[in-house]
Amino acid sequence: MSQTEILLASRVPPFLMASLESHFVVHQRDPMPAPEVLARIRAIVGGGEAKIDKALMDQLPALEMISICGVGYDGVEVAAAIARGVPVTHTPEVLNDDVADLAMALMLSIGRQLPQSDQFVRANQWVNGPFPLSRKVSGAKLGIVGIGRIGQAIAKRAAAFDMQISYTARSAKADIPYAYESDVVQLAAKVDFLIVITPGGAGTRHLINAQVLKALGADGYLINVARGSVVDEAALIEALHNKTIAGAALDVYVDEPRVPEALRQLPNVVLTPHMASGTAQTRKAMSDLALANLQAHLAGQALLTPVPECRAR
Ligand code: 8YV
Repeated sequence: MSQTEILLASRVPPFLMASLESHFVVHQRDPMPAPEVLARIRAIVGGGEAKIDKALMDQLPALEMISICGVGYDGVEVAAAIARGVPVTHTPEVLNDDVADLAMALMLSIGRQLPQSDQFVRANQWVNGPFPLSRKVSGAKLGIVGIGRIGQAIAKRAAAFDMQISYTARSAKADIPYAYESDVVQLAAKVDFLIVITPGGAGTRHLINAQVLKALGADGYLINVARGSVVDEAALIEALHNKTIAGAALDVYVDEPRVPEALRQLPNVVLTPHMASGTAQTRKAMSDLALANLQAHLAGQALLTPVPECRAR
């Protein structure tokens, strides 16, 4: 058994935890190990939400690589890793279907009021009269914020629902058959459902702000399967409270796992606990890929899925 020592920066799926423990000496981050232990750490492993900054890397003189079990890596200070010659890997592609499935499920849930109607039956309110009418999803106008791999998987599913699809991204994509809007406010103004699936980080912080929500309007719904940071959560709570948007379905939040009470109390939301990639099948595939990246590095082989910034130019 290898005595390679690694640091776990956040919770990872049980599949990955089991493999790591059978191959390596795994150190938890909380509490932080003693400096002599930190001096032997060769790799950091963490989930998509792990915060891995320069200050942490600076405590690890023997650090060689960072393997993220997640497609998003906005918590990693990639520039600091690159400056140290430390490559960062992530797990793209294998979760596209699950995240797109959950985006559709959330859109259908808030549009058709699934949790609310389930609650209605459970509370035996049906005997007093029918459930209020909900919002048709098939054929409605959908705006997708971010048309990367997952955004395209969402569009493919939405197309089967005969939705009229538009998107925004940094630039129009030549091979995408949907209408491009350069401005997210314009996109919000013309759609019924707005799905957010853009990377997190400083570049997209509060991209969905009060102005975008105003443009989405009293009949519009927001779905976020990206990162909590992309949406101005206070502005969203205000819009939902004042019914200046119709509803929101969220899988991600600013301060997970803490979800503001003001949000949890609202009737016009559907809230899931950052579970878009959370099926046994996909978390296993993500775990396998995160481990394979780590093992490739330790064997001196090419990394399978380095983050774009770390790919050979
Ligand atoms: C999970 C994610 O949070 O892939 C991502 O970016 O947000 C998720 O899949 C996590 O990384 C699972 O470990």
